[in-house]
Amino acid sequence: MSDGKGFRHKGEKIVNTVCASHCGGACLMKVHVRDGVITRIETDDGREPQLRGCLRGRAYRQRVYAPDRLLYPLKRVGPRGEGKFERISWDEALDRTAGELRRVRDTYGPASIMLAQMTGDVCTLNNFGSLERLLGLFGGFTSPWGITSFHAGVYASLVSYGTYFCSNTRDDLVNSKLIIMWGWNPADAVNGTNTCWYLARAKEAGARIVCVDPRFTDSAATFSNQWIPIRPGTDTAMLLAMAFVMIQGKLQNQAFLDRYTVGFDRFRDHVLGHDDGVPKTPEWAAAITGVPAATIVHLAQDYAMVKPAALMTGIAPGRTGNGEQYHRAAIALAAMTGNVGVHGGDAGARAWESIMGGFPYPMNPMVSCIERVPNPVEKGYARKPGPFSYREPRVHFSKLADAILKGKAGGYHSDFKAMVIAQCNYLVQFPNSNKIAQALRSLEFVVVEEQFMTPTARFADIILPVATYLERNDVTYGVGSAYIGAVNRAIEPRGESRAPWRIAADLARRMDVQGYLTKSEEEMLEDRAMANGVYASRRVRKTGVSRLNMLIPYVAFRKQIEDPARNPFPTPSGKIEIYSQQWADLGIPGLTPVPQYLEGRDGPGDPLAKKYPLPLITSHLKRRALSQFENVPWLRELQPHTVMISTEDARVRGIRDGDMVRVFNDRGTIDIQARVTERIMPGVVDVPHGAWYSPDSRGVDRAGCANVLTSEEHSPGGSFTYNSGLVEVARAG
Ligand SMILES: Nc1nc2c(c(=O)[nH]1)N[C@H]1C(S)=C(S)[C@@H](COP(=O)(O)OP(=O)(O)OC[C@H]3O[C@@H](n4cnc5c(=O)[nH]c(N)nc54)[C@H](O)[C@@H]3O)O[C@H]1N2
Ligand SMILES: Nc1nc2c(c(=O)[nH]1)N[C@H]1C(S)=C(S)[C@@H](COP(=O)(O)OP(=O)(O)OC[C@H]3O[C@@H](n4cnc5c(=O)[nH]c(N)nc54)[C@H](O)[C@@H]3O)O[C@H]1N2
Ligand SMILES: [Mo]
Repeated sequence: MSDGKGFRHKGEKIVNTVCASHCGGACLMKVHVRDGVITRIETDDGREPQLRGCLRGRAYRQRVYAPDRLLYPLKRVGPRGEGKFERISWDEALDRTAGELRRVRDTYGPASIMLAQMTGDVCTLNNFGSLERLLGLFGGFTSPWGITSFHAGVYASLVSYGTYFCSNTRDDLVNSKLIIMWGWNPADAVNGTNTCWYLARAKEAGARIVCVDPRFTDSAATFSNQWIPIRPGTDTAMLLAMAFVMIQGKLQNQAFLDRYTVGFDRFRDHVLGHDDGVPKTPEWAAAITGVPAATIVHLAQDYAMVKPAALMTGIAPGRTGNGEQYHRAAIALAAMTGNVGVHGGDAGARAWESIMGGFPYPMNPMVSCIERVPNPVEKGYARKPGPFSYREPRVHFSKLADAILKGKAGGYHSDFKAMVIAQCNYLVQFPNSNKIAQALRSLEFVVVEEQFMTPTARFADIILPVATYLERNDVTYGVGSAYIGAVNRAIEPRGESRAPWRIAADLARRMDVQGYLTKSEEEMLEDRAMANGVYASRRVRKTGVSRLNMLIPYVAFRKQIEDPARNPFPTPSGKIEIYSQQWADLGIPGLTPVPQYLEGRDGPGDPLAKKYPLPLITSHLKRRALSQFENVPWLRELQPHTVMISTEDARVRGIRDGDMVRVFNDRGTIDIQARVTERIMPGVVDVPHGAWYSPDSRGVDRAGCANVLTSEEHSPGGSFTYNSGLVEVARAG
């Protein structure tokens, strides 16, 4: 029941809260508490659609009470990275941190302090805002740029649509007659609490569902009528060939294109090969993608003729060498088929998207409660031109290690001496883990805010222990859903752990930072959330959830389509830009003004493929959220961590199901168990990322951390290339 009156043992209270884990869901949790201890966690069993928690939320008790939970501040006693620590007081930890940051700032300048901060939980108070403000007021820091998850999708939709809010709410899926799950696996990689529920409803209502993915995923198995395996990183070629089929058959919605888009002619010229002499035929694409030409033709015809149709553009194919081209091509197809701004359609921009910005909230819940200040290090620098604009000097997040190791001598704007790491398992989640370890060893000072002794925390000089979201108050939200969740404290913070916003406030006092915070936790949350009716309402705090009352599903760009005269698209031309003058003006190689298929480094066309013939993808695992939950025994029992390899590739290498194998390339080697299966296409392997890096004395990672193998190269627009890898696999031993 969602009213908090579930079955309870004597002496137990039930706290309703919303899971803030970083998976894209936001599910109701009914936390049973006795004598200040969580005894069990239930979830929504009220009216449909319920906000039902998943395996991870239901097991969260084991995360809160994990034996390796960090409960006290620690200082390093052995060599950095060895993992030997001693308990210290908060006073000592804060003084040491403040003192070292002050020393580094005064000796080398503020740019020598790097902030490596990620999301941790999806929260508006305990998020990136606090340390950015703190270090900004302290004199500045070097900030990374690049969005790990969907940089390519954001970059593409900003140029094509002029905004990155391009999604419908998930309940609109039931209006679709055809759903194309393109590199999209919401049954594993959660994309909103009820996405699968609505996919099931759509299927029951007779929608045809097609999955384009190198793997036969749980989403494909559960929902799809057809699985189309495709070589990773080649999606743009298939999308262009689909455009070719539509143009040849005059199947495109020309009236829509004429009215709402610019540049289709230029795109058509490229697709037909008028500009480069290469018609992008299904046969041309078949050779690149591994998808038979006839399959491409059929999907193109279906997508053009079955209305309405939702091209659910997953973000994983965007995490490749030219990922922004894939998103731009998908958007072009959504426009060619007239599926933008209509019920049951989709703008084709990016399936993993919080649509909050598209809603009429008085205050955007995605913006941090803690006010930003300009970063003095960036003062006087120009903004980088282009759609994803920030002020230099910044370093791409995938290149921080390179910057630390090379500094000014390598062309970076500074030498780097200290790193503040918060809500981030930097060593495990970012490309080239071995290089990151080397970089962390070379720094003068590393402070890590953590909940567990992660591989990254082991490299800290000082560890500051963080409370979980069951031990603090906040506001959260999910992907593709029209509600806000109240995160309500269920128990007091364990040990001496503290909420991230409070750690920053404590540091501010030691760092002599004036004016860091003037408000209490309650006031900050109220400022942001009360306006949205979440926190102020006692009812919402009790039930946990504040829903936007919408009679019909939200559809992005409906206004632009229904009344274009009064609602231009927020692009320079006021239309959907299939040809992008912005990209043409930028002149960055790889950012072609109409979508094109280009081969990326570490992709199929790379000469390195001779040595390392297997493209590597690194998917998100059902039982983890990123690298989190890796240490939860209930979850580890459910799903082994394995490399997925096809029956064919395993046979030629003499590998049997369950064998220990070695996956390697020039960046490193991991040991991992093989899962020999027909659920991945031949010629591709998948190592789900998030295993906790644990190299042995020879440097072989025994945990199977995918990022030992991934590349630091980013796409021309700045996308991480986690799914453009090349490896070889051999039996271990
Ligand atoms: N359980 C769980 N849920 C999560 C997360 C988690 O770690 N665990 N992480 C959350 C976060 S932060 C994010 S950003 C999202 C990520 O969500 P996604 O990026 O959608 O998740 P992935 O598993 O990386 O990829 C989805 C599918 O794309 C396929 N794929 C990979 N490369 C390609 C390609 O080049 N072409 C095609 N066509 N398909 C490809 C994979 O086989 C996979 O089935 O998930 C969120 N939800
Ligand atoms: N190879 C490969 N690598 C990837 C990806 C991929 O597809 N392939 N996906 C990328 C994506 S999409 C993302 S979003 C990044 C994520 O990268 P990260 O955000 O670095 O990944 P997490 O595992 O979530 O690490 C967060 C860490 O912060 C700690 N922590 C500290 N304070 C808090 C807190 O207040 N709350 C919580 N919950 N944790 C806290 C957690 O214990 C955890 O160790 O990884 C990226 N890495
Ligand atoms: Mo992500």
